Amino acid sequence: MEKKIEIKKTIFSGIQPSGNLNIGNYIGAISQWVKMQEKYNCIFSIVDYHAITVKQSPEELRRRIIEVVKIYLAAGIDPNKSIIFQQSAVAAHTELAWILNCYGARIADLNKMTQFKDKAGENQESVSVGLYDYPVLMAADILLYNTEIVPVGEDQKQHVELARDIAKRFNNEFGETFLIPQAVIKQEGARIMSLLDPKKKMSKSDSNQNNCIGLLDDIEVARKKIMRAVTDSGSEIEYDLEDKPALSNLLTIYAQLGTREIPRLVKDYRGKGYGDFKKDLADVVVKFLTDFQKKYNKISDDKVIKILEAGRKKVEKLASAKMEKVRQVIGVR
Ligand code: AQP
Repeated sequence: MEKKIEIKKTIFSGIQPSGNLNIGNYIGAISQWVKMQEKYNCIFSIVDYHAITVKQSPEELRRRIIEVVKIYLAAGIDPNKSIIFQQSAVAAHTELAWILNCYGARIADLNKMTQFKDKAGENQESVSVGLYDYPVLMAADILLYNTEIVPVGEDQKQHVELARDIAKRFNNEFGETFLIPQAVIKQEGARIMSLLDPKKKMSKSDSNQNNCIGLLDDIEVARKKIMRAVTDSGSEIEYDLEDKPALSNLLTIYAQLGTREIPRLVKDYRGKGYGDFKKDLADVVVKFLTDFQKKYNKISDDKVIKILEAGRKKVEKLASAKMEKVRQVIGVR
């Protein structure tokens, strides 16, 4: 009988080593990557050239690159199933970004990017050109590997849409060169909000880390952060994004890190107050972090360096083949 060869789709995603990775990054991104490893060819990057779009201390950056790999591994990314590599180790990313800057990317599109507006704030004239061009480098990351699926949190959806537009424009001009990728956003937990301001998303580079539960936070500090998290008026435990945004966010965290879904939690906490709820949520978070950190602490720097080198070798081959084609179609070869 003829053996059926199954061609797996490729997924690509990455995280910047730009701060303390938090449960938002875990719930919105890494936890869904872990589940996708069986079904897809997975490539996960530490996007360090994205991180330098805002100022980084060189020592901290070097340390965080290793830290992010350990976090991937502790979360369950298996280097025997998925490729893990450092973006700056593969020059094709910045080379393709330059070509896409010239063919495909338009100023009018970049002007619409909400993440740029959020990050630049009032200082749009004085931030780096890199911060403005960030989505084009991200498009290059994705398009280099014939990526079909990009699993990200909701904040990155607009950037994946831009990558699609860039790929389509390039293909129209030079013929089929890139696959058109698609963002996959988790239904629940795609946007974990800040603990002290539920209108703002939890961000690893937030200057007030009381807004976030870091994956490497001291356990007792994490417990206190949950106990101090803001709640809404009223006393009922309800999921209502309009009227109870803070509580809804806490319910999402509870469901994502624990074992009960939101409707079940709402039922179980009927008649109980915010105090009881937060105490139990703190226990769930503490248990999650304790297990996570136990795994994290067992991973050596040496192991990380070997994994990154093996990953680099694998993606280098794929990236060079794509770049050769791109250089040819645009006429520099
Ligand atoms: N609050 C969040 N809820 C759910 N998912 C989130 N992600 C980020 N914040 C949340 C997802 O995690 C990945 C991290 O991507 P990134 O490192 O490129 O940066 P980001 O999206 O800008 O994330 P941060 O934490 O806000 O980093 P900083 O502060 O450095 O800018 C992405 O998949 C993102 O969607």
